[in-house]
Amino acid sequence: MARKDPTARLVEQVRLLDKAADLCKGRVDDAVVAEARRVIQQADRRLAVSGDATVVALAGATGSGKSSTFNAISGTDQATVGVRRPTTSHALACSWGDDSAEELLDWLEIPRRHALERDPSMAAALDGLVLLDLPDHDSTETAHQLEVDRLVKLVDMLVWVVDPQKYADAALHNRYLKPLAQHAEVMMVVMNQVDLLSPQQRDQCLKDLRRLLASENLERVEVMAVSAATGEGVEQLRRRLAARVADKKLAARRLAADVSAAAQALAAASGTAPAAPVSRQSVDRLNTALAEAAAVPVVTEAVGNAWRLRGALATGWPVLSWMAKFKPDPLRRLRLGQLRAGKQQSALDTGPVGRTSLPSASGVPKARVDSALRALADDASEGLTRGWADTIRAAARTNAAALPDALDRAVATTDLDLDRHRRWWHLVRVVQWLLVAAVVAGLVWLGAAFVLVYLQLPPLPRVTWWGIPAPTVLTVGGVLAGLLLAGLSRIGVEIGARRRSAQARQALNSAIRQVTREQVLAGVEGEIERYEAARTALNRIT
Ligand SMILES: Nc1nc2c(ncn2[C@@H]2O[C@H](COP(=O)(O)OP(=O)(O)OP(=O)(O)O)[C@@H](O)[C@H]2O)c(=O)[nH]1
Ligand SMILES: [Mg+2]
Repeated sequence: MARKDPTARLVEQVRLLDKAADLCKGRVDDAVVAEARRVIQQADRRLAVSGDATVVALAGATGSGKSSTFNAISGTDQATVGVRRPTTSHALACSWGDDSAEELLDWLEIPRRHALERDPSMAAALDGLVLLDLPDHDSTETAHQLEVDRLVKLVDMLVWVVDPQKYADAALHNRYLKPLAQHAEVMMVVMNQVDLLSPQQRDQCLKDLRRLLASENLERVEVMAVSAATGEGVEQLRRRLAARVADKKLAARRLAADVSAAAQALAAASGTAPAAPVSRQSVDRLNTALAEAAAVPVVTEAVGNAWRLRGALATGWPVLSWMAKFKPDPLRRLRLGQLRAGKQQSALDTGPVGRTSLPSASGVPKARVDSALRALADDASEGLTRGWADTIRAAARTNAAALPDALDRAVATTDLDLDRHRRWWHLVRVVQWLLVAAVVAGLVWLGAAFVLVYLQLPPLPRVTWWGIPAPTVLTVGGVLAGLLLAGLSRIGVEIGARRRSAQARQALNSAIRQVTREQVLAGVEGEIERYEAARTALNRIT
């Protein structure tokens, strides 16, 4: 991939880090998020203040020769060089070029500043350089350390001035160089006071310094040898600085290194493992627990029984079936009886829905829902860091208190489909009543014949069907046919009851699944998506 313009790339990286910091807020250690925010703010400010000037700081231990090197580079004696240690207490700035570095130095809070007139004897290439002489980082004065730490974070490039005695100093390496491994591109190490060494010693020293830097992942850092006292190597150092400054991209490169370090810290704290989607298995387990808590088995059984009862009333032998009227309707008892056909609603419709009289979930079903919720959250947060796992667990439980109502509503608004496919019941009922009428006609006929015989009046004409007297056929046949029809209808009603019950279970389970999706999964998946968005953004930065 072609290397993008560092500034354009930086702007994109800052945007991504900003997004990631927002997403990680409350899920990742606050200090890490705050550091990311600080870096974002610094990048914004630095780019706003001055895009062209480049701030290079000379940093190092006391007496290494920072002030002497500052004077040698600038060809001035503005910096105080002393025998008393430490000498420099406040940062001093010197700027080259026509562009005023005032705003930049205001932002850096460096009051001691000096602008150099263009010196024709010196290469104009240092235009745009703002050179800083810092106090010593290993100072006995706490204020010096604080000032160094503050500016080390802000400047565009760091030139570490070391001397042959203390170049391996642990304070320098552990506190500054190692943590700045990502900033190799914007650092330089200058071995000063080489006039004190023999050529062999100098080679040995530089070799050792390079080896040390390489062991700290800083092999890309440029190393130079100078003597501020004799001027040896100073011109070369100036040329190297000029080349870096001319690039005008040092600020962006430094900030990019900051951004990627902050992104790495954020990624380490937030987690780099991809999040797995919530497993089918734990969703199924929750659905089952919720169905039980919502009394789905009770309702489906009631649906079957209600169908049986209503079917028996409609299709039974009228002489006997009226007794069924005294049995309570199982669905009405649950206050589900009025449920209409074809009125499927969302489980979350806010319209008034009377509460059912279903038993409210408590005890075992409630405990099962709790443990299914916990298992689902554990499953969803597996492999994630503590902060994310906590918010996923919280997301799974946010609506836990509202679940019973949502379930009740889901059950109450589910179309149990009890009013369809019953046309044959009416037909059977009509036939049953016709049969009852036949029986009554037969009885009347027999009664009339009996009365005529009793009164010794001439008998009615004898009518026979299939060799049997017609009134007997009507009476006995009517009763038998009625009972037979009732028996056959009962089989039909039973088949219908089972089908109705199975359909009701399906409809209720789908309503429960919707409750799971809306009340539990939406929150959990939202949190997982958030984690993934943060992870992707951070991945794209580094
Ligand atoms: N021989 C030799 N002496 C040097 C060289 N550079 C600096 N010195 C001496 O080292 C001592 C310290 O120099 P400074 O430039 O004040 O050192 P500094 O790093 O600014 O020290 P602080 O301000 O205290 O942090 C002075 O006595 C300088 O004269 C050099 O290249 N060769
Ligand atoms: Mg000094």
